[in-house]
Amino acid sequence: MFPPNAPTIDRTLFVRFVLLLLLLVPPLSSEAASKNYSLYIATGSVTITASPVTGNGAATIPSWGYTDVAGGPGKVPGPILTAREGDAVSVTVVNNDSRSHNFVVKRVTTDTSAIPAGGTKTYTFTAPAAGAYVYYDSLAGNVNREMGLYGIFIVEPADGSLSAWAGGPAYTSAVSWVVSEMDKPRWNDVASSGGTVNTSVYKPNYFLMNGMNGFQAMGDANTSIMGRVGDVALVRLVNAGQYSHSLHFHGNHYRLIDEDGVRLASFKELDIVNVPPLGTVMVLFELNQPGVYPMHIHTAQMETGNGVYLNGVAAMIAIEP
Ligand SMILES: [Cu+2]
Repeated sequence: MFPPNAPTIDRTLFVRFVLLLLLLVPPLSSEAASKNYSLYIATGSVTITASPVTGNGAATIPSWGYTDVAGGPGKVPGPILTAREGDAVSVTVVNNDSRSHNFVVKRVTTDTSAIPAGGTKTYTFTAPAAGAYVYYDSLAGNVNREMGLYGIFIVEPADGSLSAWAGGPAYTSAVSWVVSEMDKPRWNDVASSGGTVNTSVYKPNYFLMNGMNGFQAMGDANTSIMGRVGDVALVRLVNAGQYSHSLHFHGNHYRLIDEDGVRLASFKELDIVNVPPLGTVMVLFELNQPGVYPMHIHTAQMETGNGVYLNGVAAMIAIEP
């Protein structure tokens, strides 16, 4: 702290000066801020693209979703919400649909009451521990969620560091994955046309990665894990579906570091992770071997879009030397 040979400096004055500086300069990035979001609930659709090999499998699935565009169609999944730990978060939800809806952040908010058609409600809460959270519409016995009303809420450490949590494992890049499924004939087609879904029968025929079919997701830069050997990717993953999703990585093992907000004391090294419905995980993927690899779901049926292969839950991993 002291200049080693500075006899001309009055040491007491020097200490006072340093203390004054410390008082005047607050820590740069750990101040709690406020994050304000507006979400609009509206009808929309999910576009499934055809297989580039056979040209088969294109479809349009009627959906409902949250969007940050006033007057726009609902998005599946809804916008990525982010905050830093301790931030004051405010989410104003405007229901532009003709049915009742709500907005619940699992493990964070408790108000499950309905926002009537045309209604607006503001939810305020403090951003919880750094991690991945799922938000969704909990009404109508899973129908509203199945139709596409869900998204991911990401909480970063208060200090703004590129780490899963303050003092936790560091990363060089991060991706978020929202996985889900849709039963188009029995749920989406019925609910969107005003019918009553028989919720005792759920046989999804589309399986989505960030709202996309596999051919789309594998070409999506925001969904792909990309980097160089030595990089570490953090994947924040939420399962908004009603099936468990078992995700299998090629090329490198990864470490499971957090399950449903429980930080693991010793990280598990795996090549497959099973995420139950409304479950969340964080995994660290170390980029060790150059090449291009798939991440795909380990259940054969869920690798398809209405029977077309590799049009289900998938992502691309591209590692440069
Ligand atoms: Cu495989």
